[in-house]
Amino acid sequence: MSDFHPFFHHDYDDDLSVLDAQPKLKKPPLYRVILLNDDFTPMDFVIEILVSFFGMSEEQATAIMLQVHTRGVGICGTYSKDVAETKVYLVNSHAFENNHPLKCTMEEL
Ligand code: TYC
Repeated sequence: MSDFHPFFHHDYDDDLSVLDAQPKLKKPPLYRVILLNDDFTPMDFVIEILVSFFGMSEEQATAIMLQVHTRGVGICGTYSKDVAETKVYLVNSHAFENNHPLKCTMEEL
């Protein structure tokens, strides 16, 4: 069925002609997962989150934590929508369960 073509229309002369199919696949959007600063969450707790949920080394995690601390926000990583949503949910749940106000969010690239 290699030359099967799904889109047809009738010409006024009642011939059958073939329309080119439009490409219909788009690349799925990507999302940045963002960590927000606050005045209360301990620095070590933030570093542990970056290591355990985002696979960073201690050095990477410390650099990102300090960036969030000094600039207010920092990027944890870029993911598909469902992976980003899951990371945001896991980080916010973990912070809440440990009574820290740390917040994580996401934004489309
Ligand atoms: N500002 C916090 C403190 O001084 C540290 C911190 C860093 C909190 C990053 C949240 O996302 C954050 N203990």
